[in-house]
Amino acid sequence: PLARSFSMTSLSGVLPQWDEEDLPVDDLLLFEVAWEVTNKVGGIYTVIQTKAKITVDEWGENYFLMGPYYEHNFQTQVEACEAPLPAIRGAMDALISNGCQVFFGRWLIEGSPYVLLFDVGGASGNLDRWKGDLWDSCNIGLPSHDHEAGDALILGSLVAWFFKELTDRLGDAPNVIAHFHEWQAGAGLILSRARKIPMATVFTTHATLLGRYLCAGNVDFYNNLGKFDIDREAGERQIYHRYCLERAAVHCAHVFTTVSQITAVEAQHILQRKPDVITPNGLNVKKFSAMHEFQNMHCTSKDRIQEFVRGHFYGHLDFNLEKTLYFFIAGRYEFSNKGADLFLEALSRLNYLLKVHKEDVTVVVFFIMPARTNNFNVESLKGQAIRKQLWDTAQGMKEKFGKRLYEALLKGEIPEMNNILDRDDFSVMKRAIYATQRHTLPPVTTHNMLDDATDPILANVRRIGLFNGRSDRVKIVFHPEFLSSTSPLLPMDYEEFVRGCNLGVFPSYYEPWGYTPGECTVMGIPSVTTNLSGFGCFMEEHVSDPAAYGIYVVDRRFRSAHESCSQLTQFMFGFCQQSRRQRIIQRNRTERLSDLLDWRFLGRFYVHARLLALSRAFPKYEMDPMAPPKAEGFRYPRPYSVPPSPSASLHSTPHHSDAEDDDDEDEPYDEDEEVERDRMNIKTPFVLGGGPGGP
Ligand code: G6P
Ligand code: 1S3
Repeated sequence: PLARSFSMTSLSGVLPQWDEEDLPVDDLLLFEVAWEVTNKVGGIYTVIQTKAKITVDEWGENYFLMGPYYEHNFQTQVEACEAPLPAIRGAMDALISNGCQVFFGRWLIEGSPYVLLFDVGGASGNLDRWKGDLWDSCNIGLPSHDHEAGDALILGSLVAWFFKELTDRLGDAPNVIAHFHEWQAGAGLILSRARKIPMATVFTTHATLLGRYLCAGNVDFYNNLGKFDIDREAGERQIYHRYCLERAAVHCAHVFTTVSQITAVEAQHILQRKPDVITPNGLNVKKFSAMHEFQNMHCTSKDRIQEFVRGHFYGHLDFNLEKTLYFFIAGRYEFSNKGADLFLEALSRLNYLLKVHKEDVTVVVFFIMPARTNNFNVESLKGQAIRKQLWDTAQGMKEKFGKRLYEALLKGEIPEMNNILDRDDFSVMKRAIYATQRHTLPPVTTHNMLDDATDPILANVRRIGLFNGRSDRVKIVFHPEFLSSTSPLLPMDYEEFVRGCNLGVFPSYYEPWGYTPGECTVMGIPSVTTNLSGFGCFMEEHVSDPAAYGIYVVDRRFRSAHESCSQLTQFMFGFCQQSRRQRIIQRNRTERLSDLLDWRFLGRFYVHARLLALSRAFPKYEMDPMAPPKAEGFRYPRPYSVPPSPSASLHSTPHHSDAEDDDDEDEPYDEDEEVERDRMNIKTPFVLGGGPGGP
């Protein structure tokens, strides 16, 4: 029987220990197959890439990732090397001698896992034959126009072929576990099972195809989950063949997992199988040796955002930057699935509230969602150029002033301050100031949009009239391109940008997990999520008062759109009313949750899924009936300094006396003491990741 005791106390001392099943990894090989291995498309890349370190720690040289080969990705991310095992080399050679290209190396990310990459384009001559094989094995036909599905089949055929060659060479040992992610990798699983290749298989879905389509199409999805005629819906959306691939993979796997409880329920209806295990997404959390280092980083990054704002809003800087907060939404541009619609509506209401309450706070809101553009627009570039010119002018004057002062002091004189700069200097300064005059409002978007008239964000900005007017307390900056540290406009990478913001807002409608708020959390930045996102549900389940910890969960499940919008508005308005000190304390709390999102904690569910698959595929790996098919989780208690009434901590989350204000940062606040009190307060251990078929 497989069981051992494994201590998690090294993480924080707060999270519980658990008994982890012990896999005999020396006698096994683990393969993980995904379209996004070394190939960044979306969230699955983050899963694979961040999880690599703990998987390599556990599996060492017996862990391999598999995906598609792209020359550029290989050259920039992979160090080629020879496969360590003769059986792997032999299996690769079998494919190569039949005209297929397979590449092996170490992926240059933390953990340096081995990768096996298959040249899909180079093998495309086999597509028709492999379509025939797929049809013969499971009666799924792929239409010729769907190139993405065709590529998925080529990858799957190559992977299944490789596994056949490999297991033929390995014989009885070591046994193989193959873990497939998402429908694009599913064909490999279907074909492997159809060919009765002896290995344990796991399939993880990160969303359902039909769920995503239905949600994007304005359907009341969650209230009608059981009522959809799924075959018909898939057919009408012309994704029937993809949906068949997805559903077949789900049913072929020894173990089926998904990333959250909410997607488990969806999968049960849409894919007709209850997931065996929930495998929540983690992150590779880095801890700083100095506890407050992340606060300093917030400050430094915020300064850089402020520099951008100085340029973008030149001529309109009549708002106090010290009292300006930075909110943002970021991600794939799925307007309603990612909740940009709700966000814009709530921003319009927030603008109104800040105006009528005569708040001196200004909120600058960034939308970082890639759309089709024709590069930066002139007005945005000009703003940064003007800011730079003012900076240079100020530096020049400083030099002159300093030099003249120095000369005077050398002569033993205190110069007449009014005369220290001459008439020309004043002309230069006046010219620089005149250059900041503008007759237009600061632009809403930083780029020339190709679909300006029909773009949903711009269309809604026009509807609600948030045009960055002087009286608006909410200003909008739509940056329709992912951030880059080499940008001439906002030269920051995404992580640095997030650190500098005050609040991430992700009011998603369709979000199986949602990495964006998790990324905020581990950087100590509060965020808004919803109870329709895997992350939001996970936090509600494991944190007693999420809002106190800077995780605001909008109820989009049991409330109307109008009510959800009001709740989001109240969250944001409450956030705006916090003092700086309250925000600092809240950030400390937010950061404290990062252990909960660490793969060192969440990786246990992957361990469990593998063990379950192994015991189902090879009866010799019988599971210890006493070993935990469940893992003991726990619940973060309400922070010690927050009063018991939820309403008191809902809006302006950290509770303080009235005496506190922005400037009382010296008032004693002992974070260690609060952490210690919270730790003593933990009393509700319960099952983490339970639910339909959960551990
Ligand atoms: C960090 C820094 C403080 C700074 C604060 C700004 O906590 O350590 O020095 O004042 O950030 O916080 P705010 O919420 O106003 O961006
Ligand atoms: C999916 O990517 P998405 O943004 O299309 O997978 C991600 C990783 O599991 C998940 O975080 C996200 O919610 C899903 O939607």
